[in-house]
Amino acid sequence: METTKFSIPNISCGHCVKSIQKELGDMDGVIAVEGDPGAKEITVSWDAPATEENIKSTLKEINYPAAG
Ligand SMILES: [Cu+2]
Repeated sequence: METTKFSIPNISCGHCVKSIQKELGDMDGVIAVEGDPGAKEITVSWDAPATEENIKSTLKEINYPAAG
């Protein structure tokens, strides 16, 4: 299992974190999504078939693109 932290500038409140948790949670291979609205960060635990790239593209699609 991999754990990756993403910085998401568009996070403004706990609702944003909840939306991200719901959308990423629907992806095959995503195990857990923790979010910190104050730090504007999410931490994703994932395994194949998820990849860091497809997590990033989902974040972009739902308008919470990862920084960097
Ligand atoms: Cu919000």
